[in-house]
Amino acid sequence: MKITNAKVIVCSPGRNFVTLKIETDEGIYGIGDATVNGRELAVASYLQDHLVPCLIGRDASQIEDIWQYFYKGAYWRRGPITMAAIAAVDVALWDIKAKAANMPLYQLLGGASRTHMLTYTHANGETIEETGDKVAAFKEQGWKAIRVQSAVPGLPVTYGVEKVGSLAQAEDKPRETLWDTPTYLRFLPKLLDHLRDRFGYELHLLHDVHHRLTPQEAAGLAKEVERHRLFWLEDAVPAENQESFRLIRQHSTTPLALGEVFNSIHDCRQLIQEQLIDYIRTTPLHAGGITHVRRIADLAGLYHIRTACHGAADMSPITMGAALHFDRWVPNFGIQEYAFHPDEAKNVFPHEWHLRDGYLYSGEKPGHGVDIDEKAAEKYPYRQAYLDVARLSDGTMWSW
Ligand code: KDG
Ligand code: MG
Repeated sequence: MKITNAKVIVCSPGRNFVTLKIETDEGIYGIGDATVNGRELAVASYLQDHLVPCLIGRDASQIEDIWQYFYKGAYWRRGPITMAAIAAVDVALWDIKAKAANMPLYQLLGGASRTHMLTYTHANGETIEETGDKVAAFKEQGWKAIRVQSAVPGLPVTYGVEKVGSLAQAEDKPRETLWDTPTYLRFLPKLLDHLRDRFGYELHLLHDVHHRLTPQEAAGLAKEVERHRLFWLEDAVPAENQESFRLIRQHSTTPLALGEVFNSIHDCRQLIQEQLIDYIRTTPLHAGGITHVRRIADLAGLYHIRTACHGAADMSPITMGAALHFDRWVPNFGIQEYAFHPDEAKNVFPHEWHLRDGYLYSGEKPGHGVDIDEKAAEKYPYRQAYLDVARLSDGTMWSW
């Protein structure tokens, strides 16, 4: 089956998405997501200018060889742009292979290890009470696991608390926000005290630190919140230096998750082999597609580390479809994140996956079960948008 055409579609149905559609001489096509939030056009160009010309004429069934060709053949390996572009090709080719086999994608990976996926969503409140009310509403809807973020009094903007699932910051420059670690560290245990008092311990609670702490601060926090028995504490420290996690581990038994920004197995190899984390958050988008995420998961499985695919709304419904087929198969599955796409995105990307009672279901259609309505996509042209940046009160740049 020959690849006859590949096109890059950039659209903004509520937020920006980059999609690759690969067509074949047998009339079967597949789609993959290449979105890198805040850097969309870089990955669109990487695909359009560099990968698409090399794809035409190749055998669409050679997924592994095409992956290796683009990875090893780039010479400058890895990095978020390269790996997201390779991921889009990879996921589109898995979609094609599964459609050609007339099977849902998870069957090609080895079949289902489970019927449905434990999923968490986000309760974000302006106050502790409001966060609690949102948790109560999700619990009522059947959710079993909820990430909790609350505005930190004294900080004008707090990560995670603004409008979820939308292009919140459509601007020509990143918005600058203020960060203060001591204020946050004093506040977080109060939020968790409130939630455990109100909901008890059966509900899974998660929290995302979003890379703001030093290893020493993170170790102290992880130790202090042991009493709240979190499902996990996420991205406690920026993990360019994987050894940072040794310090946290030495002081606490709070489960740790990270990896949404990782793009290769080498970013997490030490964390996995030293058992410094409990959940690995790499997705079939930013970490090189199903072909590469599968390798990470297999390595993680050897060390009792479970998967937890990143599922923020800044990845298109295609990535959610691919992740759910991967989750359906992966033996060491932990949990899946889901942050609700805007309605416009659901119309542009019709999909078979669905949510029920706090669990996601992959669906059984051949392929990954997600399509793109190109006519609908045309109605939503790209809009320049950035993620925030953070500074301390003296102006020092901080991790966002
Ligand atoms: O683009 C950045 C988001 O994907 C990220 O802020 C979301 O941390 C996130 C999460 O855990 O979903
Ligand atoms: Mg996160």
